[in-house]
Amino acid sequence: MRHLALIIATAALASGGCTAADSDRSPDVLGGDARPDVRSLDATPDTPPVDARPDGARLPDAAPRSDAARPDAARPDAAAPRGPDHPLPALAPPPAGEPAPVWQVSVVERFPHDPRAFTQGLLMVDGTLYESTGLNGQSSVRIVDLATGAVQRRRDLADRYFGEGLVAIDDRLIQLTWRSQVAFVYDRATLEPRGQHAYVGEGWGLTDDGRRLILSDGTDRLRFFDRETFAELGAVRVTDAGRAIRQLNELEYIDGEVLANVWQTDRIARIDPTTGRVIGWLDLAGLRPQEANRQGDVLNGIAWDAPNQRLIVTGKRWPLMFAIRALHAP
Ligand SMILES: [Ca+2]
Repeated sequence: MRHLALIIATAALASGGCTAADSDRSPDVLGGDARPDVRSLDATPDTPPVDARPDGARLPDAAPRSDAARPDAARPDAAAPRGPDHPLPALAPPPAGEPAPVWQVSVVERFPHDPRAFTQGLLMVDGTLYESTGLNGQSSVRIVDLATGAVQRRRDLADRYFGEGLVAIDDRLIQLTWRSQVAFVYDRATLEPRGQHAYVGEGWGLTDDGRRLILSDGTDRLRFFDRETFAELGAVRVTDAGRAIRQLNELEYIDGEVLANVWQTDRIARIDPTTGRVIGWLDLAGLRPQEANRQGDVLNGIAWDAPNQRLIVTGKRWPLMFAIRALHAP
């Protein structure tokens, strides 16, 4: 097992969560409404949502939906204590008005990752890795073997859709689309379509706190949705020392906090979803593989492997995934 300590400055975040590396990545090209490789975008989800994969053999149906079928324990009251040995030790909010501290991280383990996967959603349930990929014509939902990176099952979206955040609710997966304002529902075991939901606005990241879905849309908001109906329940604005943290991207709920990639940065925000305050940052600037040098190949994708207490991260078209841990309090 390789253990690579990343020496990262612990200075408090001063502006935007950006690093020197980001200044080289032409944010004017990627920013605002111009994500790369965007072709047709359509806000009327009136065509079949997905193209069936012809070689997709059907697996037995998943267990009926119930709390007992969710041993991933995403429920807040199921959280185990998080001591210093936890990959993400518990962290108190910083004093009022003070910016959240930046934590160093270390790499615990490396795993292969499909370098063609433009990762937009990542999560683990019961040891199985699920991934959503983006770009029009390349979007998919996948079941992936973490150890080998092999794509075990895959369903492609129609070219008009740009896949985004992904979450598991019992025996279903829900996948956002960037601007089509439709979320697709799949059988978690077979990836067979199980319906869809409409929502307003853009879809970026998606996670679940055991009671509600939590959605990011590229702004500084985390929006809350009903898990069954997709009705919008409210929102909270994310700030650090009063400064709005925008372009919140892929999300992961872990024991009472929300981890969020911040698009085009090498940082993950640890957010208290009840207040919107950033309580800490993880700086992953040292993780970007040399191969991930194309425009848009940014850090994105956070999964919590609850049974094994592993925090898995990757990036868009990165050849590697990493299990990481926060090293220590600054
Ligand atoms: Ca995630």
